[in-house]
Amino acid sequence: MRHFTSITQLGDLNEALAKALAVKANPFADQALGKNKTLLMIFFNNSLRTRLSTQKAAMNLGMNVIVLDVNQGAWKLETERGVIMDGDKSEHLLEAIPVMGSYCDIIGVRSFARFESKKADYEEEILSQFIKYSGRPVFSMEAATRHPLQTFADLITIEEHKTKARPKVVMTWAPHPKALPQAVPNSFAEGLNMTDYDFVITHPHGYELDPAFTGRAVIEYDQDKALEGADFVYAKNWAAYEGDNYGKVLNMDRSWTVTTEKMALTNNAFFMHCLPVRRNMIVSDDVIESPRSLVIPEAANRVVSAQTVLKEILLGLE
Ligand code: AN0
Ligand code: CP
Repeated sequence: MRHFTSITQLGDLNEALAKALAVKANPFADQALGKNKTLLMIFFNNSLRTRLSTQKAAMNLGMNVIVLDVNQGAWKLETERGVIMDGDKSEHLLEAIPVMGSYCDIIGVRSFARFESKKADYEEEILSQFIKYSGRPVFSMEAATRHPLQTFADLITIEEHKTKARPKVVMTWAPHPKALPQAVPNSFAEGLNMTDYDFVITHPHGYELDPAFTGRAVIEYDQDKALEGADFVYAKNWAAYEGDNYGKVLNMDRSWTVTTEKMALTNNAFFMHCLPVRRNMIVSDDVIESPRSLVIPEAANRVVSAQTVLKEILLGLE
């Protein structure tokens, strides 16, 4: 594997899950693989899990790691070609990217949807320039449309906790005060479409996702109905995708918050969320603290997910 920007690039999912569980069982088996190889992690947006887990994954593989928060201490970057740079931006991405590439062997990039242009976001304007101009394998640490390292960790977590071959997995929209990207739900849907699990997405009218990601998922507008018999409840907020509402918060309807009453409709489901989560907006204290909450093991599996992907990229370098 050279670049990793979508969960679909893992190839056969069962094989990828088996590789991940092997990495988890023996995390230091490949210490020699990353020797004298440098990972550069570039953050255009905040992070706790992705930053720490990917760094830990690289260290487990014996790599050196450099981290740059573009918005803290680096030159302000222009991203549009052809702009007369007489404003506050001192450097262009078109120089910065190959320079960054010259200092490393692999680049991870976090660059969220900016909600200024749906076209620019869905064309992955920033990530695709890293792929084009860095000369290095590039992986997404959440880009505008997908968060594949998160999805892989989610699928590993489901694999570890499912008690039937085809569990019912329900991804539910939940309220949030700020506009959040569709990357996590898009990517989760893309990943679930690689399985034969029973997959339902529930959200209020107006929050329809791009059908290219939702695929075979059943869309159910009645959250209570969707939750019936669920084995896994995957909560996430996202801003509207369709038409002129792109990037907008249409409502903050707290009747969609995942509470104990909502979980009572399920088949004693596990609760999942990628974190960070706003308590009592997305999920009640009781649910996230319950023994059925998988948020901590899910986050812990981000190391396994990143290490499995980095290992594949390192193997591709040789
Ligand atoms: C981001 C999002 O919803 O895409 C990152 C999640 C991993 N969340 C926030 O910005 C709160
Ligand atoms: N889930 C996740 O990617 O978290 P961070 O934004 O903290 O990296």
